[in-house]
Amino acid sequence: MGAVMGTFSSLQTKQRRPSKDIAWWYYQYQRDKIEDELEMTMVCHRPEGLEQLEAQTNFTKRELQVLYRGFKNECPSGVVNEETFKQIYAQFFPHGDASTYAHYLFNAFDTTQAGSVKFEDFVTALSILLRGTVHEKLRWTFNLYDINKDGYINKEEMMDIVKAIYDMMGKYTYPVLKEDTPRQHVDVFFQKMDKNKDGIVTLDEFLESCQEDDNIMRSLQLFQNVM
Ligand SMILES: [Ca+2]
Ligand SMILES: [Ca+2]
Repeated sequence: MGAVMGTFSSLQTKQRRPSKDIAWWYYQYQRDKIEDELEMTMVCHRPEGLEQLEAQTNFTKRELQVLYRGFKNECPSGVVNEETFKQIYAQFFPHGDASTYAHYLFNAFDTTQAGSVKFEDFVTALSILLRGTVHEKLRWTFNLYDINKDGYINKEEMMDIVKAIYDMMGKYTYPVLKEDTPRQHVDVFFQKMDKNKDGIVTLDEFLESCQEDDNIMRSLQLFQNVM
C-alpha cells in the first residue's frame, strides 16, 4: 500500500515535471490518458464507474486515474491480498515484525471481509486517511482497533493492536522497551476512553474522548503515521 501511496504523491510531481518541450509533454499526457482509459475498460475486476468513485471520494477523476494506474502496476490482478500488505509493510519496517499489524490493517481496508481489497475499497480508505474529516478518520481508526468488528473495542483488542505496533517498530525504535509498556499504554487508553467504566469502548465514547483530549489525539496521530 505504501508503494501505491508513493504513486499518489508522485501524482503532484508528475504535473510539475520539467518539460523537454511542450509537444513531447502533451504527447506523454495524451498517451497516459488513453492508456488509463483503456486499462479502465480492460481489467478483470473492473472498478465502479469513475464518476461514481469521484462522487464517493475526495479525489478528482484525474487523481483516480493515476491512483488506478499505480494500483494496477502493483497488483495486476486488480485486487490486493493480505500477503501483499504484509510484504509492503515488511519493507517499511525491516527491523520489526509488521505482519500482525498488516493483518489488522488489511481487515480494516477489506470492509466487506472478502479476503481481498479491490480498487474501490482501496481508494475509499485512502480518501478518508488522506483527505477525510477528523470524524471520518477517527471512525476509520475505531474500526481498525475493533478487531472482531462487533462495534466495540475491548481491552484485549487494544492490547493486540498496541503489541502489533510495538512489534512492527522493532527493538531499534524502542531500545529500552519494558515488558509492561504495552499494558500501561492500554490502561491509560482505557481510563480515558471508557467513560462509563463497563470495560468496553463504544464508538461514541471513542469519538468523544478523542475530540476532547489533545494527548489522545496526538497519540492517535502517531498511530496513524504508521499507516
Ligand atoms: Ca470488538
Ligand atoms: Ca464503555
